[in-house]
Amino acid sequence: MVSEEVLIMSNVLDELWSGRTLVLSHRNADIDAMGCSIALAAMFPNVTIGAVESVSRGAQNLLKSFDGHYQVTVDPQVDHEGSPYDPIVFVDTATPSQVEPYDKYLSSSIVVDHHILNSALADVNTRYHCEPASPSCAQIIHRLAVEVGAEVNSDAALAMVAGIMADTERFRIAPNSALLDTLTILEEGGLELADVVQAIERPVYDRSRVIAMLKAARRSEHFEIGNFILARTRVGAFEASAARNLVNMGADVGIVASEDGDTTSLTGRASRRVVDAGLHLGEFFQRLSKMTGGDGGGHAGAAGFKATLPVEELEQTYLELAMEVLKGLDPR
Ligand SMILES: [Mn+2]
Repeated sequence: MVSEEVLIMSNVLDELWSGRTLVLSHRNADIDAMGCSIALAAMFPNVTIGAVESVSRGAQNLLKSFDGHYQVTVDPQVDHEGSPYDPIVFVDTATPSQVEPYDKYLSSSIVVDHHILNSALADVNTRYHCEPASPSCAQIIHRLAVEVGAEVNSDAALAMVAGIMADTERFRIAPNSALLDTLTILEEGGLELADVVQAIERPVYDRSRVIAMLKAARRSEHFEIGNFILARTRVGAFEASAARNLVNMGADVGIVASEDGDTTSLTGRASRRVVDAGLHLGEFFQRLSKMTGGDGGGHAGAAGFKATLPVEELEQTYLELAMEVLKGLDPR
């Protein structure tokens, strides 16, 4: 009998071949987060897709493309030792507050991410795999899964390419490596790019979203800081879209505050112009965390923050920090 020997590198996803896996990702899972989760469920046995609090609109659209084949368990029941799951995998997760109350499992679970390295987590968790240079988490999941012998079927391919497209703004900011990975995944899954585009571009009219955007616009104010303009507003829903809209209108930095009880959250987006000048919004929110005791992080152009502070106080503090940071930057 001849057995076929395949060289398989071992990595954090190796554990997914056995046991009962729960995949979790950041609150209000976006397309990259949900794409990674669906892909793991499509490529490995016995995977439960979990979500913390909610699933974003874009990710819900993506889920619909699979005709109900992938169900999401929102806020899954897990006991203090992680049962009934082993292992738990966190994908696309940058900070503990994004996965509360599941953050207590972060140090003892598999974590695959592409945001800024969380050095505290890296110190205690040997199954923490973070590649800040990767344009999407989906590309990391793809590579690790293939390394441990997973087969990329069409569902997994659709989910992962959707993740890459979402995190590269539909390839507008994609490095060649992301395009190459995309082509590889499409070929492996037997898909055309158009199949993925169709799956994630389903325009839905949502009256509550329109109203939230108009409220955000009406409540907005802006500050000219050196060569840049920071615009901000407050709105209780669709914060990311509201922040993106501020940048689409021409602001270099758009920050949206929302209050939930005594917690204030900030959602930030930055223009290409200010990011090229050197602003890193994720680092900006990390600095704000150190100043206020909150919790923040993310990408250069898209990041978030959360603290138990009144909104007025937080807005004053981050504005002062923005003045300090932006005044030192020059547009290229
Ligand atoms: Mn991501």
